[in-house]
Amino acid sequence: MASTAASKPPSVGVVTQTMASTAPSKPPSVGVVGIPFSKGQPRGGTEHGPALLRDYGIVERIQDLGNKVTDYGDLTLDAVEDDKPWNKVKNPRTVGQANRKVSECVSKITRDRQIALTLGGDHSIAIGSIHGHAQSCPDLVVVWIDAHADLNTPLSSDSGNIHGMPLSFIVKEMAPYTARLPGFEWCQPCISARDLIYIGLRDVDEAERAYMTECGIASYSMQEVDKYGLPDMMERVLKTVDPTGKRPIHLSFDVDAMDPEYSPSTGTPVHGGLTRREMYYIAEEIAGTGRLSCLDVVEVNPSLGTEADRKKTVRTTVDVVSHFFGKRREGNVSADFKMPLPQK
Ligand SMILES: [Mn+2]
Repeated sequence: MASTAASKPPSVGVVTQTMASTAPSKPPSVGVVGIPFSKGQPRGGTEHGPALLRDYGIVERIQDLGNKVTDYGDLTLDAVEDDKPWNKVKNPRTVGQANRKVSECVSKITRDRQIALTLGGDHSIAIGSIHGHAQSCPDLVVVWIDAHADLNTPLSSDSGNIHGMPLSFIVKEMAPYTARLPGFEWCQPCISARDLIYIGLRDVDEAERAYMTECGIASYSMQEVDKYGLPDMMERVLKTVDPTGKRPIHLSFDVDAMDPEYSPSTGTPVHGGLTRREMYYIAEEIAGTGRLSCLDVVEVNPSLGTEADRKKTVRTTVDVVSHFFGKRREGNVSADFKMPLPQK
C-alpha cells in the first residue's frame, strides 16, 4: 500500500487511513503572500517574520513537494498617522487599514483557486485573511491553533492589543458583545461560532471563556489533547466543524501553540504546548483532507530571544508548514523521480 501511494506525485490530497479524502487529481497550486505587520501588538519584530521564513526556504520547501507555487511578495502596509487609541485599543486605524489590504489579497488568491499561504505578521492579520477567504469561499470552516483564544473585544481587552481580539471581529455571534473600531468600517463578521474550532489553548482570559461558552465555540485545549490523544482528537475536530467532509479549511497557525521549547521567538509564549511531533501529525491530517484552502503562519518574531532561539523557531515552523503541504514522514517521491537502475 505504501508503495502505490508513494509512486504518485505528492499532493495535499494524501489519502489517510483515518479520513475520507477528496484528493485532487493534480498537485494543488499555492499562492504565498508576506504580511510584514506588527501593529496588532506592542513588540517590534513580527514585521520581519516573512523575510525570515523566506530566508529559511519556506517557498522552495513547498515547491519541492510538487506543488505549483506563486509568490506574490510582501504587502506594503503603512502606519496611519495620528492613529489615536480607541479606549485602550492601540493602532485601530493602522490595523484596520492593513487588514483591508490583507482581505483583498487573500480573496483574490483563493478566488483563483490557489491555496493562500499568508506569512505574518502578528495574529491580527487573520482578521483580513479570514474575511478575504470568506468572500470567495463563504462555506469555509476555521481551525485556530493557538495557546490563546484571541477572542477578546475592544471592550474586554486589558492590553488593548488587537492581536488578542481578531476572532471578535469575525464571529457573527460576537456582535452583541463588541464595539466597532475606527478603521474597521469595511469588516463584517463572516463566520458562525459553530464553524470555528480551537486547538492547543492553555491561556484563556475569563471574558474569552465566557464568550466561548455563550456563543458555543468548540475547543480542544491542551487538556483535551492530553485526554484524547492526537488521532482521536483530530477525528473529533474535523467531524465537529465539518461532519460532511466537504468544506474548505482555513487553518490559522499561531506558532505560540507550540511549546516554547520548539518556538521560543514569539511574543506571548506559554509552557505546556504542542510538540513539534504533535504539530506534524495535525498538519498531516489537515493535508490529508485535501481541503486546506488558506494557511496563516503568524507570530514568528525574529527580534525575540537569541540567535539559537530564532533558528529553532523558524526551522520548526518551516518544517511544520511543509507537512501542511504534503510532506509525509513515511517518505515522498516526486513526479519526476527516476529510479537508478543497473546498467545492462
Ligand atoms: Mn494568536
